[in-house]
Amino acid sequence: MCGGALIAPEYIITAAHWLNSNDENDPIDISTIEIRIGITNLNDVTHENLYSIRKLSLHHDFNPNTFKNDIALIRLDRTVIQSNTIQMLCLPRFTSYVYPSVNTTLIAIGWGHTIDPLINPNSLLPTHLQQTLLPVLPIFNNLCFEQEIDSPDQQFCAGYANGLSDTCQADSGSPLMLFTEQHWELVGIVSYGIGCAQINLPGVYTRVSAYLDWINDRIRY
Ligand code: 4AZ
Repeated sequence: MCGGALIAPEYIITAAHWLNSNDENDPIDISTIEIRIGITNLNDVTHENLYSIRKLSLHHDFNPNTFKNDIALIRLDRTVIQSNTIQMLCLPRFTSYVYPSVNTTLIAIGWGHTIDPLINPNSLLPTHLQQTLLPVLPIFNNLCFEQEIDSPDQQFCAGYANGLSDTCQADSGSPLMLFTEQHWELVGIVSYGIGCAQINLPGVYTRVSAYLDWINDRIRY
């Protein structure tokens, strides 16, 4: 299970890694993927909130070793009608490798584990959509504390040195959001990490501001 964010009436942004087959002779079957839009409780699944993939665009330079370019665009089978419970996220205002700024607090949401499943193998996935606050961390010499990142211009870290909170398995693809100037922006995409909420090992996120051209070139209105 993974997350994503609606950025246009027919398009979802998510991570590439969970949709990427490492065997080019055996690509993933997109018809097997179910997309749910507009629910915060997994017991509320209906025909109406079920969508499927019309077209999948994985970033052509996604690197399965470093997770560089961990971004994908999904075109849905039909237009999503916006409502009180379904709204789009805006793309970042800036095309910049220093956006979001260090120390900005972002909101992460997702359906991933609330306890690291490697530490507690009985950890269940939550039934309700979860949220947490994660500050953007500084990067020195490709490190966020002890978490290495390959490409600081395209990736950033968010979280806490003491492991106060984090994203976790099954949060992949979910948005890190910033509320600014009366709108919500999609500034990060959950990409990877070593475990969850471990000391000095914050999560790593795709820096959406580095992909505005890539995204805009692929959306048809
Ligand atoms: C995952 O496997 C995953 N702690 C996502 C985020 C993090 C770790 C793992 C960050 O989807």
